[in-house]
Amino acid sequence: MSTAAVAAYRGLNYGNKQEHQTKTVSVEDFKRWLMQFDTDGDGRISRRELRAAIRRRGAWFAGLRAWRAVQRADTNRNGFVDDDEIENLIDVAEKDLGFKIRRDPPAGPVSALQY
Ligand SMILES: [Ca+2]
Repeated sequence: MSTAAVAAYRGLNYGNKQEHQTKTVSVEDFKRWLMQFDTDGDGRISRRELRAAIRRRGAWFAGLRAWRAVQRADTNRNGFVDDDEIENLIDVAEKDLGFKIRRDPPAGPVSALQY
């Protein structure tokens, strides 16, 4: 694991509840954290992998939240959150999982983002 990944991991897995609610992470940090749960290494996040991530985060009802998150993020309905669907997952993470994610100004054309 790279130093940056370790930092992202620590930033997203706090034991302290106050920090839990105020800490803001970048989109890159969020992706790095999420991809640690890509346990089969196929580059996308299955519902099972997402459930492990949510559970690690300490949220209740991990299975239900994972199911709902995949329902919302998986726009091509293949049952996985692919790389280009992570943006959707970020919205869900903020609304449903209590993440605070700082969106950096988009590097590319904004139209590349699909909603
Ligand atoms: Ca995977």
